[in-house]
Amino acid sequence: MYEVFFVADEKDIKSGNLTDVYFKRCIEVLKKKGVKKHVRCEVRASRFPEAWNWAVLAGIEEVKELFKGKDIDIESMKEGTVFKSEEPVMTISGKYVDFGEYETALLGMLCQASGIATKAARCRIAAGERGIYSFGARRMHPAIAPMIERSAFIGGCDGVAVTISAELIGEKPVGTMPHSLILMMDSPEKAYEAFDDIMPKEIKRVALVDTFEDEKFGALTAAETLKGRLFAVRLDTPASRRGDFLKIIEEVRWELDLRGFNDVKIFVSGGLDEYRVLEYNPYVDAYGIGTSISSAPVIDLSLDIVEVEGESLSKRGKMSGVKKVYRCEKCSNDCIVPTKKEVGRCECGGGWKQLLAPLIKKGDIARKTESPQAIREYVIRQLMELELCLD
Ligand code: PCP
Repeated sequence: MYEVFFVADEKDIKSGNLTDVYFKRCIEVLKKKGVKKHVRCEVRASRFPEAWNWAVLAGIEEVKELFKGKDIDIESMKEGTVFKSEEPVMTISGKYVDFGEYETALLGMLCQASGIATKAARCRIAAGERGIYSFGARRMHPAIAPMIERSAFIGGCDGVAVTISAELIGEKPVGTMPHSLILMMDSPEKAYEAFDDIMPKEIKRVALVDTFEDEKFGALTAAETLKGRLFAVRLDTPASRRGDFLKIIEEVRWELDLRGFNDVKIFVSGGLDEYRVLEYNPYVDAYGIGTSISSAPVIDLSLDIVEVEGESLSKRGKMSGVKKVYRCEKCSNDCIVPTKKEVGRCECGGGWKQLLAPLIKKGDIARKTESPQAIREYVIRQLMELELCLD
């Protein structure tokens, strides 16, 4: 249990101690009544937040560690798989008393990570080839920053800001300069020169230009101070001063180009989401996106029993029986069928690919760990192949 910060540690989570008490009571009753029934359960979302009509599955690596060594079988979609509502993303088979208490931790790992990965993927679609960076760890509890930023990265962000998160995913942390540097160094010019003087060459010189003066004059000050060493200017204009922000960014672009600083890129941060990104794309080269990704709405995944002792059985509102989820390799249509039902070919003539595959067999890991980079590529490939859109 926690020492100083109100966070559960890995031992609590792994031991099933982090659970809603009614699961503990249920298991106690079943064990004392000798009920050791074999069940099959499925994890799926019946609807998505906002206007989302697809989501990205994340959190599978942690779930693998959670159930490693437990006498159960798990099948799941690969981490990073784009899925639709009603599609089972995971099935768990075993004696209910052996895993019932883990529902809280299991869903917590999948619901939040998948929400963050999906929001990042939506920003990825909106930004096209432009850079998007996860700058939102400061809006959430630091204990989960690595999970947040790993999910943002596999969802499609090009980089993350927090040192430990970058270490976890095997990337270099990304950042520019904070307003505090400008405030500490008496003037923007002195701050830019000090940054340029101290920072190793591989650190891109991105000058923050909205601390004291109008952005266009701030951008020119930065360009004239660092000349060819300036990679980009960052606009993090406070909301009270944003007005027609697209117009301000356009003006910065115009004034830089007019004076030959055509190579200086424009980086924007503060209050961004996929819709703001779409709006600012005409003049922006990269985005720092914080709150909207790190505090993304969760994907409301639930775990439901669909079979007891081999008999299809589920509560009202849930389709009983174990299912398979297929995706057509030609037209990317999906279909959900009862597990025993044979599927021919898709009406488009394409063959079907199964999306659920073994993850854990009798407690043994049945799937190799993929790098965050490989999962991210898999996500971006699907965003293109499935021609996913934002609404
Ligand atoms: C914040 C910081 C983050 C931005 C905003 C995330 O700027 O730079 O990148 O914003 P969001 O959560 O609204 O998306 P400040 O804290 O204003 O400034 P500084 O860069 O000086 O830390």
